[in-house]
This record gives sequence, C-alpha cells and structure tokens, in this order.
Amino acid sequence: MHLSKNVHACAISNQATIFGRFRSMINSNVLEFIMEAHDGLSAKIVAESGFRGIWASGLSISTALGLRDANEASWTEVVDVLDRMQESVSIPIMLDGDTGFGNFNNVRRLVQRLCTIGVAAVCIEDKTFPKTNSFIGDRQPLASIAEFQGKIRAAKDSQLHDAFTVVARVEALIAGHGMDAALERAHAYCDAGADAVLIHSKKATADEVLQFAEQWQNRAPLVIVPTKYHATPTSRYRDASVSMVIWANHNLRAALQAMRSVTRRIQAAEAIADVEKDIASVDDVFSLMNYQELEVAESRYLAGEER
Ligand code: SPV
Ligand code: MG
Repeated sequence: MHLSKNVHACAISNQATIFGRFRSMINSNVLEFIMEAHDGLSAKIVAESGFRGIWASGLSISTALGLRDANEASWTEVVDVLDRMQESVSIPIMLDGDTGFGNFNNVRRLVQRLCTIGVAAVCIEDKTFPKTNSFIGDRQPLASIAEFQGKIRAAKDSQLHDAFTVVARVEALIAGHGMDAALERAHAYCDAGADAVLIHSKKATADEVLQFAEQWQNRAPLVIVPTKYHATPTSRYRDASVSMVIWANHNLRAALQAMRSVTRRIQAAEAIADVEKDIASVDDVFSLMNYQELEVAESRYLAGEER
C-alpha cells in the first residue's frame, strides 16, 4: 500500500520536473536540439543517445500507425502513443499537436490529457482541420488569426501545470503568405499567451527562417524545423538566436529504410544468415529494455517463491 503511494508521489514529482525542464530548455540562451520519436522504442533510442528532449512528430506517429499525416489518426490514438513514449523515457516530450484536432474545445481536452500523462509541451499550428503535412502540395489553408488566438488561450487556460509549454506554429510561409503575414501572426500568437513560436519553411535554404529570426528580435523563444533546409550549418541558427531546433522525422525515415532493406534481403534469400551482422542483436534489445532490472525486481519481490 505504502509502496504504491510512494510510486504515485514519485510519478507526480517527476512530472513536475519534466514540465519545468522543457520550459527551461526553450527559455535558455543556449541553442537546444530535440529529436523525433514515434513510439516507445524510438523514444528510448533518442534518450539513450543523449538528447535532452523529444519531438513526437505527427508525420512519424501517423506513418508508424500505417496512416497518413492528414489527421487520419484520432487524437486519442495519438495520445495513446504518447502515453507509451512518456512511460519509456524520463526526458521531456513535445507533441506535434497539429491544429489541436478540432476547435478550441478539442485543444482544451488535448492539453489536459497531455498534462495528466506527463507530456511537457504541445505545438499547435495555425492551419485548418484536417491538416495536411506542410510539404504536400500548395493548398495549405490557414485559420484566421482570431480563431488561432482562441486556441492558444484555451490551451494556456486549461493546462494543469504552470510550466506546461504551448508553442504556436506559424504556417504563413508554408502557405505562401509572405514574411509580413508570418510576423503579424507570430506577434498575435504571443499576445494570446504562446510560450514560444515555431516558424516553418519548406525552402531548400534557411534564408526566410533567418530573415524571420532577424525581424522577430527575440520577442519569444523561436523554434525551427530544418527538414528541407538540411544543409545549413547549425552555427547559423546559433548566431540568429534560435532557441530550439527540431530534427523532425529522421528516426522514422531511418527505420523505414533499414526495415525495407532487411525485409527485402530476407525475402530474396529465403534465409537470414546474411543480415545477422547488419541488425541489432537480441542481447541489444534486452539491454535497451533493461531486462536486468526485471531480474533484480524478481529477486526482491518473488523472494520465497519458486522461480
Ligand atoms: C512533423 O514532424 O510531423 C512536422 C514537421 O510537423 S514537418 O513534417 O517537417 O512539417
Ligand atoms: Mg506535423
């Protein structure tokens, strides 16, 4: 009885630090990096590699579920994945919350569920529901500024922890509305209470993101996603006072390529001998999943029982 109470108390206090840790990262003057994960396994790999935070990518989670990044997954399906991820690691996670899965009311329920399961932050974008991935086609309709401000206010008013972080993602450049519109929206979202702004771009160079950063003048922490402008040296973001870089989908893409290659080789060879050297050992799986801890727990809790 006492043990489970303590475990509960530990979970609550760990959650409090998770929220604060993410907020400190995004507020710090140091350029921070968070890495994409889409399930418990990839979350563990990100944490094991030394990253201090995770991007729970909408593209990656939906792809891993066998669905398209077009709100085909319901918000509860997404939150179920987040629950597994959160349980797998002790570093903070920011959910890619798309447009908030509906109107302000859906945003409120999402934020409360995230706070309850210990997800430290959500990023919501100013498109209309259902959204499409930002790199697909040119039809990227935006919500009105007023509507999106309402979602941000709803998110901030319903968060269950003071340090829960709401990042407002500006899609004006993606939708072709230009720099002035992007800046106007970013300022309006901060006026509504956003803790940080994510400026997204699909250009092959970082020029427009860096121009945005210059004109933004550090009003609030700035987050970027260099998927398309992947060749830009990181030092340019540091010089531009960017707060956080998201490496948004690289675990999913790495997994896709590795799984496809091994599966095709096994299918062609009708044998597995050749691939053994190219895949993780079963011992590696046991080690990542900390089977050792289970053995220790068994000797503590199964004492006296035949094992
Ligand atoms: C995601 O990872 O789902 C994102 C980032 O929203 S991107 O796909 O680069 O737009
Ligand atoms: Mg997304």
